[in-house]
Order: sequence, then C-alpha cells, then structure tokens
Amino acid sequence: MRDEARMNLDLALYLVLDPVQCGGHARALDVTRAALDGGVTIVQLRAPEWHKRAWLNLALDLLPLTRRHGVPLIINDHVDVALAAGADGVHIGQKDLPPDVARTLLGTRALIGLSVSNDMQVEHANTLGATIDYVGVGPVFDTPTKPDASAACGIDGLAALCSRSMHPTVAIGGIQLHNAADVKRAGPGGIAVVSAICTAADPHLAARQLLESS
Ligand code: TZP
Repeated sequence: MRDEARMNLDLALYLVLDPVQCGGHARALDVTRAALDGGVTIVQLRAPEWHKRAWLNLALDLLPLTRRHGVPLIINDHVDVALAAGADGVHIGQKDLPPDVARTLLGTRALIGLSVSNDMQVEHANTLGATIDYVGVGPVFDTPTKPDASAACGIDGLAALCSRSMHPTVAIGGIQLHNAADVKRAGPGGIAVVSAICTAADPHLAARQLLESS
C-alpha cells in the first residue's frame, strides 16, 4: 500500500477518527469497519486526549482494516507513531514538525498532509511542492470538535483557498450531512469529518450519505 498511497490519493471522504468520540478503542474499530464499508476513502487517527502508546495500539489494530480496503491510514501530528505502526503517512498542523522534516523522517513513499486556514498558509504550502501531498482547508465552520481552531473560513473562503492551492484539497470543520453538498460545491477534492461519522448512530449509513450528497 505504501508504494501506491501517494499516487492513488482519493480525498473524497476523509474520516478523521477520534476514538474518544467513538467511545473507546473497540468502538473506534467498529466505527472504522462500518465507515470503510460505507465508502470512506482515507482514514486519519487523531486522538488529542490519548497518550502515544494508546495511539500506537489503535493504529496497529486499524491497519489490517484499512489495508483490506486499500485505503491509507494517516496519523495526526506524530511522525514517530506513524513510523512505529507502519502507517501510510501523517497529517501535520502549522505548529507540528515542519513538512520538510516530516518528509525526511518518513521518506518519499509516505503521504503527508498539511492544515491550512488562510491565504498566507496556502501560499506557503504552494512553495512546498511535492514535499506534501494535500492540504486540509478549514475550519469551514466553527466546530465543538476543535474549539481552539482558527477562525472559520466559511463556504466562500473555502472556495477561494481551494482555488489558490496547487495541492489537492480536503475541506474540514463543522461538516455534517446537512451542509456537505454546499461544501462540495465550493470545489475541494473531498470532505473530512470527525463527529459526522464518529458519533453517528449508523456510521456506515453516515459515510454513504456523506459520500453521495450532492
Ligand atoms: N481541524 C480543523 S476543524 C477539525 C480539525 C481536526 C475538527 C473537525 O471536526 P468535526 O466534528 O468534523 O467538525
């Protein structure tokens, strides 16, 4: 998978898996299984409240599931966890390891995503070329999942940021079934969600509906 992950990047429906929102390790695996069956195209593990050993244990259990679907598993922030688990890459924020350092540590086959929230960050991301594979753009809307996120860019802001990016884009922040179609019309390569799938009564159905919304 690692060889092909960069080439076959599909951001259409990006699950950012928060095991606390899911209800713990075992439930996070259930949610992931259901969401993968529902059509999720990429999975990121993001567990801000957890210590690193718990991240590693969950990542090791997630890999056989994502591999079975040919879907990449990305680790939020922690390059060491990605390396230890043999995951497909990392997603980094503006205050994490710089993208070139992450690339040096992870090698040419890894997928690397970077969060951007404004014009300046998009312009800087554009200078990084193939050091990164995609940018996560947002938050589109304010969201209780990340109360310390930058100011929301809204649908028009999202459209402007996506049109300026030379990298594939995925929109994130406050995306739910009721606004997914509007977000998609702004032109990102895909949508990323945490709560819309992790807290859904039926994560399989939630994934399918998010994917099909237009
Ligand atoms: N980065 C920007 S907003 C956000 C992250 C990780 C959280 C998105 O969560 P939700 O529940 O999909 O609004």
